Amino acid sequence: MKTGFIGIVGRPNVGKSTLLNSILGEKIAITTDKPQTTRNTIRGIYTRTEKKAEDFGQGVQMVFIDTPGIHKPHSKLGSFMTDSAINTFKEVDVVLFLVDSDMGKGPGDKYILDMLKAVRTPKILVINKIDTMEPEYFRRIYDEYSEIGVFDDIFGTSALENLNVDKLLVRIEDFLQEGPMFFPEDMVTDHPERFIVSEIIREKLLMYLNDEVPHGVAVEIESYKEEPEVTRIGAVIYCERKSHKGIIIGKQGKKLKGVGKAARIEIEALLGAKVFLELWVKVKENWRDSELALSNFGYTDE
Ligand SMILES: Nc1nc2c(ncn2[C@@H]2O[C@H](COP(=O)(O)OP(=O)(O)OP(=O)(O)O)[C@@H](O)[C@H]2O)c(=O)[nH]1
Ligand SMILES: [Mg+2]
Repeated sequence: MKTGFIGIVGRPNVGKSTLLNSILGEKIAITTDKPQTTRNTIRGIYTRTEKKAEDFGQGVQMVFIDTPGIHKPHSKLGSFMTDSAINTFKEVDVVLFLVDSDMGKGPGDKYILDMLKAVRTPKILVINKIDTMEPEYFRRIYDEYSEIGVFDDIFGTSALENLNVDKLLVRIEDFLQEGPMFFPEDMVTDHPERFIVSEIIREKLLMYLNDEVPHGVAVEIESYKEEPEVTRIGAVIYCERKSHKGIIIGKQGKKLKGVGKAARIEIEALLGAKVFLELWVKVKENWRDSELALSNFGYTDE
């Protein structure tokens, strides 16, 4: 069996988490139209056993690492996010570098590219969101990156519409070695359910909130009780200012209710159980620059 680790890296909002979910056929990473959605590296495991592989040849286990978008950090949280993405470059067997525009429109791409040039890990450029691109524009991006000669291959995909993702998987196999499986064959992620639950709540907050509030939000699961009839979950939403607390709660608590309902529906589908979800909002000023708070929220190296 061929096995290996694959890093998914790129600027914020290019579709890294969407690609991970598309590969797995299951949602384990949250995705929104806001940049800097992903804050931790998220591992997703794609396994095709020898038996299932009858039609494909040999079995394969690919451990994908979705990373936070690399950006110029303005807080300790931002530094943690960017560092954890850059650190994967050397730890994986293959790097997928995602872009969704030419370098003129995505200046941050040049910065990441320069770092990638310095590592010897095999690299595949993935031009994502081809569903939104005119063929000439795709060609322009393709040519721009071909000329640099850094990439072992270049693919165009639509993570959202699952276009060309299967071909990308087949190509990745070429760079993997024979080896034992790292995880059991039915495991899709090694993150605990509690983590995914907190992420689902954060996703709904990001969707419901505008402007600067979302980036200052963190979610902590305070209680998690599985009873025969219902799973009871209590979570605290931390924000950075009192005024933000008001915005999150909304008029007569409407916004928070909306967030809670949307999150509960998705958590119920994830757990396959009825869920009772209680949310509280607390203020923790400037937590994004507090080492202690970051570590409490799980934004630290393991
Ligand atoms: N049209 C189109 N939209 C896409 C595609 N892939 C992702 N998106 C959208 O792009 C936005 C960002 O997607 P994410 O997967 O959250 O992006 P990300 O790279 O993980 O972003 P960060 O976690 O912030 O770094 C979302 O609104 C997605 O629905 C695609 O192939 N086509
Ligand atoms: Mg993401």
